[in-house]
Amino acid sequence: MRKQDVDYSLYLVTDSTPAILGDKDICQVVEAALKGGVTCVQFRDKKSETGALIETARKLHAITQKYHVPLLINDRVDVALAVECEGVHIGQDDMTLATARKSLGQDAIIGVTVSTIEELDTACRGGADYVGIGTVFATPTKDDTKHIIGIEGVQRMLFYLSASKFKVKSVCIGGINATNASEVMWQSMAKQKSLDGVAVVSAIVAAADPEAAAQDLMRLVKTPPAFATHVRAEEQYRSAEILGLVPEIIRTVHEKKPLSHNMTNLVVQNIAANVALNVGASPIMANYGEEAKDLAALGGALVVNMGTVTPEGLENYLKALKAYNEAAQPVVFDPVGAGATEVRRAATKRILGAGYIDVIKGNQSEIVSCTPDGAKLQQRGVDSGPTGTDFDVAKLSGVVRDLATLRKNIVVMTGTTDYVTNGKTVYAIGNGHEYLGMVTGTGCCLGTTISAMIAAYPQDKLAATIAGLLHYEIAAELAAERDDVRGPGTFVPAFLDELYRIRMATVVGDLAWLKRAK
Ligand code: 3NM
Ligand code: MG
Repeated sequence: MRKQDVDYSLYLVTDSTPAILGDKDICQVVEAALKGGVTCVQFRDKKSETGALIETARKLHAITQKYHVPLLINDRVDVALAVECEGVHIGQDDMTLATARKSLGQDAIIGVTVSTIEELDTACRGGADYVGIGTVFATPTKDDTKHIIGIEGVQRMLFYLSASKFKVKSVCIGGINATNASEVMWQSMAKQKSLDGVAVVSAIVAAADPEAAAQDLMRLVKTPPAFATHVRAEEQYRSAEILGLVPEIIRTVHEKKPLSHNMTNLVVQNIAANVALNVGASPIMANYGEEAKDLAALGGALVVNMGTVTPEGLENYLKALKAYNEAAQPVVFDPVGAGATEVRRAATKRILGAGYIDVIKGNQSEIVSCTPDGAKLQQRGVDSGPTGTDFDVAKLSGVVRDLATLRKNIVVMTGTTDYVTNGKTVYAIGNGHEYLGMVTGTGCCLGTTISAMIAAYPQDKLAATIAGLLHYEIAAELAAERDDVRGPGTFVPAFLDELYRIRMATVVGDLAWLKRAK
């Protein structure tokens, strides 16, 4: 096996401590893991005597050879030499790379653990074949780790590698398991250099069925998360890039405090204004169209929400839409209950015909009602619409994509899964909480949130819209999980708290909340 051809997709690091291995046999675990698809094995045993290490390593090498998978030894060049396996993995506290290379020669695989850019740079210059980037997440398997770097840390390392001349492979390690493997791979995608794989200990060694665990992890490593469904391969970079932009967009809202001009319905004025304040915007609830010209000059965004449409209201919307279009400031349209009555169908048509709308946001039936052939759809009330059983997923994402293509804008269709598209890629987002559906106005407030994001970050309205959705829906999740929240009533104030807290955390660089993006 040439070392350049080694596949690092699923890299197993062994552990012989009873807390992880249990009463299983290390050789049987490794063989099962190889059957499950592990592509590289590191024998890591910090306790055994040299004689025992060599004996086990020899047995393991016989097994890995059957599967044409390399065996590397943690720290111990002497053991690697004794069993003539493919190489070693060295940590920052072990012997130097130069010493290891001298002993093992050019054909050996030598990997190095790195947790800072300096260590990465040294490893690359020293001729490492791959780096183990860590520690990604805190893990009981290794409690003396120096740096928990998170996915952001991994991304920084990959950007460094992308910009460098080095062709060093990379895996990440620390707390990787079936709940995060797909996300970690996906979010660690840089344009030129992505992670080559993930390294795990306990997710396989401590599993009751190591073969099944390995098989599952391999599938996850190769499958994009729900966030990225419907994304074609050549557009995958864009998803990772958007996720990377989210903190910057939220910070920009905080710094610019953009005006969110709401022409919204009577039911939600108060909560929409509070939501705008807590995501960092400056709200004005102004339903009189004559005001729009002056307000548009202030550089914010307009939300037209036709939840309690009247003939006079409609004329006001149209005036405001014109004013914002003329000032080249963004507009969000929320066609509340668009399919419910003849009046609303007609109003939707007039608004859509009267100007350019940057973002249309609605539930399934509202969005369908905005399409040229969906106008006849009957809807019961503003909160209800065809359930998911009326449309299949492929059809729904086709509907939103066609509408966005037609209008050259962004369309957001909310539901258990939200779809966001610019007419090219449809992004599916799985965040949110059912309490949002039990409180009036929460759909409308999402429109307000998106207006704040696109007003602050007009250079990338797609990313801004997704940032708004993630900020809003993850705040709902965090609020619903709080101990003091006992139902939809107590949820409302907690939700405002969490909108605020996400913003302030993001401003100081704490992005733990964003790990929930799915
Ligand atoms: N090295 P698990 S973390 C062996 O950060 C090792 O360098 C680490 O175990 C590093 O997959 C680690 O069970 C243990 O979390 C990873
Ligand atoms: Mg070590």
